[in-house]
Amino acid sequence: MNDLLTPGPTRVVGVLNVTPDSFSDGGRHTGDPVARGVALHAAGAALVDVGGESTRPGAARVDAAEELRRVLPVVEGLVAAGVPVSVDTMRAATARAAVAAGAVVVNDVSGGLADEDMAATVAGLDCVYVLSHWRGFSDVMNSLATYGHVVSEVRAELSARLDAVTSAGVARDRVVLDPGLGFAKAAEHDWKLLGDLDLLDRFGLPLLIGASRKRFLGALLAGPDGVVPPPEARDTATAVVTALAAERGAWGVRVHDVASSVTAVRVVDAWRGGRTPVTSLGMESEAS
Ligand code: PMM
Repeated sequence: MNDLLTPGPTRVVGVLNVTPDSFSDGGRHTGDPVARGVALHAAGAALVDVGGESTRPGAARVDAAEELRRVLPVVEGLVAAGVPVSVDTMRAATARAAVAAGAVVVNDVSGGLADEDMAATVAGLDCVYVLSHWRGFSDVMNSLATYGHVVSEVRAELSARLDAVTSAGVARDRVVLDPGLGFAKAAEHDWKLLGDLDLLDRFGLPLLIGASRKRFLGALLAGPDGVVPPPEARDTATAVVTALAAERGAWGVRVHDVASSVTAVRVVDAWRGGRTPVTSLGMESEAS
């Protein structure tokens, strides 16, 4: 995991949901998940994020044994193929088993709230921990999307979780923060968080953005007839979010369509590379 957090271009994290009911790929990829993960890596994903529990709004929980049964063989297969793996789980036991099998990132959308053993477990593992903003499980999260000032509340709640996990022994410099777009958030909240990403940056920790194919993009792209495009039709919008997040220095983006986000990151990098340093522009002489 050593070079995972070193400064560099925005990492593209490829989504590999091994669920029959995932929000945005409808479980279409359950056939050969290892091959699909290898393809995501070949397309430029720095990490492949393997999840066995749907977090689609309204989804019921999957039991722990079933989650492990779905996830572990895929983690093992990808690690054997040389693919860097992240495990998307809210369960400490699944995180422990996946890291033992070679996963290098524990991606916990609940920020340690869903399983009281998660923080202490991660503290004992050699891995990066993605800590997301979260308020409750999928069956109730939409009813928890109430905020006065969403950005300050998300910041405060992330800060409290960061304190909790570091108190449990997780090193701060192993934590990546995530605003948890769509988790207990309406579209307007997601946009406000993206618009004020700089405020989350003040933690001085890497940021991961998971906007890919989400409802707020569907709502944005709805036609005059109100018809919301299906998740796969939101990849261009997702890639634009990737570009904007990369321009603001996000550590990573979690996406389904890896190729378009890899392209977006490359464009941002080239654009930045074209900038002339202010000191070379003769600004002082112009001002005098
Ligand atoms: N979103 C989903 C699942 N896991 N992990 C992180 N860190 N951030 C996210 O925004 C996130 C996540 C839900 O999306 P999916 O059902 O399309 O995978």
